[in-house]
Amino acid sequence: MKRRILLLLAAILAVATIVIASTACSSTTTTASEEDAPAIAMTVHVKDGEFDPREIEIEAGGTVMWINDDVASHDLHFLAPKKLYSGVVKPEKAWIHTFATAGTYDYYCDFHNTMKGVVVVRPAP
Ligand SMILES: [Cu+2]
Repeated sequence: MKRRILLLLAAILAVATIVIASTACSSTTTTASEEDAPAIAMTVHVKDGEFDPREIEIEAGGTVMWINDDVASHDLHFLAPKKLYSGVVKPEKAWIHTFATAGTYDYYCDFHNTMKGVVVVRPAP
């Protein structure tokens, strides 16, 4: 009787391990690892409810990647010079955008009103 319970426990443990392992695998897949992704000029980490660095500067045509290292979902809502929205960026996911036109792009997170950032895009030389 005791042996049967032990075998049952072992089986449950094995299934649980497989489930955890497969979950870990799928969650590490981000847009950033795709082969046809453009070269990243700048990376911004989203962590502890902040965009880090908060202000970045790139040249026109440059691509920025935001990586959500936080436990919460965030988004990027741009105000100027044109409306641009990332959609919801879940934990361990990334969002990439190429800025073709020079300008100052202010953005914030819809979920956390203290989270703000700015992308300054200089004209290409
Ligand atoms: Cu947020």
